[in-house]
Amino acid sequence: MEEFAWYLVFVGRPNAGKSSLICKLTSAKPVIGKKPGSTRRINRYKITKKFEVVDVPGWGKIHDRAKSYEDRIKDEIVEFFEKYKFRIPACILVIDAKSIIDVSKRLSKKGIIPIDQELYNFMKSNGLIPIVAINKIDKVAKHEVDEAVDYFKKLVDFDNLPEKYQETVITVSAKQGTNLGILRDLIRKHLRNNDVEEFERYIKLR
Ligand SMILES: Nc1nc2c(ncn2[C@@H]2O[C@H](COP(=O)(O)OP(=O)(O)O)[C@@H](O)[C@H]2O)c(=O)[nH]1
Ligand SMILES: [Mg+2]
Repeated sequence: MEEFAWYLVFVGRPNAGKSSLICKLTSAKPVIGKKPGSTRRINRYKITKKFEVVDVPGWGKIHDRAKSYEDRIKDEIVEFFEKYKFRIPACILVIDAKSIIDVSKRLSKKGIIPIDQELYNFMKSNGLIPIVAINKIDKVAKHEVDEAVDYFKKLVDFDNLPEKYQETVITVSAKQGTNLGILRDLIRKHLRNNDVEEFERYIKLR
């Protein structure tokens, strides 16, 4: 029988920096910087008997694969959240700041539903309050960091969300360590809010 464990979930499109953040904030040792999209399966890392880090690749366009493969990944992810949503005290949506800036420029074309927006709303629909880590801010100009935040907030109608969702969007650089202390504290707060504060000590900077 499957042992009961709590899941700290990192979700986001391939190459957003999930593995990098997991390495900086937990004792898990995922592979960093493989080719975008090469880690498409859900990966679990045991931290303690009762606490695991889960790396969820998100869904998105997979150029070198047939559409059916893409769909299967999406099904697997949807199934994971539906099955385990009550075991997820904190969920971090990792987004590449550069990709938001790019999408924001393309969005004049109607009909594009950005995947990160879809992921956010999907997690919300499962009763989770996603912590949004807009990563790689070292790669964009200062004014673009604010633009990325504003743009994302507009996409998910953030300002009209209930109070419990506020304070959950932060900008970070896994590479340079920027704001990782804030992200750590936010994750710890979510663990506390879900009465699993015994795992707080496993979330630290390294
Ligand atoms: N410049 C920059 N590169 C980053 C940052 N975080 C991750 N990367 C790089 O982005 C690539 C993908 O990172 P990874 O953590 O493997 O992303 P994942 O696919 O979401 O797990 C790697 O080459 C990382 O070194 C960051 O904050 N700034
Ligand atoms: Mg990865």
